[in-house]
Amino acid sequence: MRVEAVEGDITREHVDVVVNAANSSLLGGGGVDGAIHAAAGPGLLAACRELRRTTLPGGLPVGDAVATPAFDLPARWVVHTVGPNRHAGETDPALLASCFERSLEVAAGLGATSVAFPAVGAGVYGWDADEVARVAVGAVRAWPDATGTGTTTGAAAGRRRPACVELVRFVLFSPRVHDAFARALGA
Ligand code: AR6
Repeated sequence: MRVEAVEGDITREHVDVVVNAANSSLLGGGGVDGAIHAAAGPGLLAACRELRRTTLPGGLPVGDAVATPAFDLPARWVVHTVGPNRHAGETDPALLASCFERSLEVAAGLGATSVAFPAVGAGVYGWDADEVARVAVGAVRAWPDATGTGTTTGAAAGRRRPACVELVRFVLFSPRVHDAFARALGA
């Protein structure tokens, strides 16, 4: 699996999956969530409302992920994840790591080969960009599929298809956050 960091706007990425840094309501917000909904068009909000009505009446838990189509984005799917909100006392890095792991699991389940991530948690939710970068790069590199074997053990076994994610691209909105990810990738 190739893992890289670029500076840019994630809504312009031609990848299979664009990951959204959403909130538990899945009904939109500011930051990258607002940008993704604006670029995807009203179909995305309708799909999120349908998820809430059917499978997620209580909302999406912190650290979990769920997919919708990408509508007017150049991607095929949006995988929505919810980072821990430091301002609400959610300071466990394992929850942040879970966002990246679960998003990859959902992407792999869709058969996606390329996934673009924003710096989940590094905006409204108050995480330091260096810590997000360290956690994100660690989670992606440790993710079972990253070895290309597609093997896994424990509770996740059987939920995943054989290895298929070939590219993970972190798409960062500012030079400062991009530099944090570049450092983490070089470490
Ligand atoms: N492309 C890539 N990255 C972006 C873009 C973009 N178009 N726009 C912003 N970012 P945030 P969070 C960066 O606040 O911290 C929302 O209201 C941004 O500069 O979007 O997980 C949700 O609804 C920052 O580095 O996500 C939630 O309520 C990174 O994306 C809450 O914010 C993440 O910042 C989630 O907060």
